[in-house]
Formats: sequence, C-alpha cells, structure tokens
Amino acid sequence: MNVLFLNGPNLNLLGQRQPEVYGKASLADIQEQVRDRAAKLGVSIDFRQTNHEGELIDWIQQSRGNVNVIVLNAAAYTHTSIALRDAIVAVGIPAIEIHLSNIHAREDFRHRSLIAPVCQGQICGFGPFSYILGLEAAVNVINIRV
Ligand code: CA2
Repeated sequence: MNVLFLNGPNLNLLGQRQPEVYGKASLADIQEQVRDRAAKLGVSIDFRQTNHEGELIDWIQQSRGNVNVIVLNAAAYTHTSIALRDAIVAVGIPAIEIHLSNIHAREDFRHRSLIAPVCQGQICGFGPFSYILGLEAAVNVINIRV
C-alpha cells in the first residue's frame, strides 16, 4: 500500500515563520510523525515538497500505477490551480486534500478550493495532525476499495 504525500509552495518554511498560523513544527518534523504512524499501519509513504506547480503535476502524473492514494497539501495552489485539478482527474487515483489551518476560518480567497470537488474529501484545521488524519483517511479509502 503506497501513499504519496505532496506539499506545495512555501511549506518548506514551516517552523521558521508565522508559527501563530502554522505552528512550530517543521515539514521534516511532520514527515517524521507521518512515517512513524505509517510504519505502525504497515503503509509505505513517499513525502515530497515543491514550490513549483508543474512539478506537483509531474509527480501526480508519474504516480499512475505505483501509488494507491495521494494526500495533498497544495498550499496556495489549492485556491488557484485548474491544472492541478485536471491532473488529479486525469490520473484517476483517489486524492485527499489536507491543510494545517482551517481555510474556511481565514481570508475569503482561501475558502474556495479548486481541488476539493475532485478529491475524496478535505481535512483542515488540525495543524500537523491533519497529515495523520490524511494518512488514516488514505488507508480507509484503500480498504474500502479492495
Ligand atoms: O493551511 C494550510 O496548510 C495551507 O495549505 C497553507 C498555505 C496556504 O496558502 C493555504 O491557504 C492553507 C500556505 C503555506 C505557507 O506556509 C508557510 C509556512 C511558514 C511561513 C510562511 C508560509
């Protein structure tokens, strides 16, 4: 069972700036928490971050055939990228949208997600625990499908 975690722009800055919004944990800390939980669940994970929209799309396309579920924090591309949405539809792999913050409790422009309609569901507002919930949701999605 392979779960691909994708992280979008600026998430590499986690733990360094805006801790009041995004918390103190770095992306490496979150990755470690996800790895620990995945090991207990017997799930193999691949955890990546990029600041580039095209790279996210390349990774989604390349996941065909070797990834069961994509767990995606697309960061600001969540609110802007039709290309990302099209890539999720094109590969046909179930995707789960996650966010650290509660995007619905923030600025209006963060309330709209272009990818939400093509994802299985959305998890937001739980800080780093959103990633663990994303992993649990991924396992649930796989188990329901097999
Ligand atoms: O809450 C989330 O996980 C977001 O995806 C984070 C994005 C934001 O654009 C989304 O609306 C919600 C921003 C990630 C930027 O991360 C930073 C981390 C530290 C310092 C500055 C930005």
